[in-house]
Amino acid sequence: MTRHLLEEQRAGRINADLRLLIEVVARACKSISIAVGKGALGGVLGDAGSDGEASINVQGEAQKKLDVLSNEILMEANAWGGHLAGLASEEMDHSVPISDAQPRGNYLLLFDPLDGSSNIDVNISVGTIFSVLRCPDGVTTPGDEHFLQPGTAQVAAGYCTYGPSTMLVLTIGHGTHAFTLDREIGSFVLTQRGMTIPEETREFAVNMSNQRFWEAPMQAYVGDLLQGREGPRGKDFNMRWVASMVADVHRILTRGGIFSYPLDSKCAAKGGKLRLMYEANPMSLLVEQAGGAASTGRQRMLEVRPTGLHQRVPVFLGSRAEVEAAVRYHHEHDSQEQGDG
Ligand code: FBP
Repeated sequence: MTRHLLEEQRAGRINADLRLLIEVVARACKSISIAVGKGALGGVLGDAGSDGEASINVQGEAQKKLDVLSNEILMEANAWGGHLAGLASEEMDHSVPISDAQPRGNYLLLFDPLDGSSNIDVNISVGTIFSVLRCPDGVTTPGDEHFLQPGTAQVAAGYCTYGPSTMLVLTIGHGTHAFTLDREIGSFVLTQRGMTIPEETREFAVNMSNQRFWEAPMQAYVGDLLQGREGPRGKDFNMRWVASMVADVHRILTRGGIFSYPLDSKCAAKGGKLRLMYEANPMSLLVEQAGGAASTGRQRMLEVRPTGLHQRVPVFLGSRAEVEAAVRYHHEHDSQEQGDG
């Protein structure tokens, strides 16, 4: 990966500061991979908190020990590098400016330190997701408001998945590339240059147990998928759901598919389940750079104007033709509603 990024720099596609920032994040992911890999032997499984009191994060979720540890590893690794002006984490209420005791840089880093929390203790793939923005000119001590930039403003995005192998998937706006951690030499090695998502797919990923809570267009969309070749879609679809977004998206970047976490009556008040800044935006940039599409069901994800650091959104991403099909069901339903209105 070091050589790949250096070649990108020589080609003028990335500057030294952003290259070194990505190297720092990758190094932190190596440490997290070691901690996750130790599992029970490392005493890192189970809930954080003490005296039987769960530790609850800003999302209102009980934190896992590995959530807290991964967050600390990323905070510590990025505190002194000199590439950042501030950081924001899914696990922390507010963003944190780099202390003025440390050199500051021009970038803002956002991350979900450990995605797939429900799978941490059961040895299923989890991961770290990150997104990089520019710090607005003239701002030396950034606040939450300076992070509220649309996904199109990302200068880099990636995730590291901790599974059978540890892989870091990255884009700096020139394609999406995958690097596998060679544990013997301790380096990420380029193993897939220019990942490309097939236009069409027969594979969908959604938590079906939420079906009764879905909106009408989502009910219709999945209802037609499930009818297979006898139905209006004219082909059979298979389903996969790992419940770790990093693992589901990695499968889609590797062989296609559609991932969705739609709006449902359980999460409607929050605007959705998944977080725009830490999950939807970085994954959407990676998917678009691999030829796929990403939407809220009604709008291109990367054009959503953020209103809050922990904002949640409905998510549809993956094979372009299938995402467009899902969006069509929503648009047809909405225009009918307006027509009837
Ligand atoms: P966190 O684990 O970071 O909170 O992420 C949310 C997430 O676990 C996604 O990774 C995954 O796609 C989804 O929630 C699973 O949701 P559900 O538990 O409803 O299947």
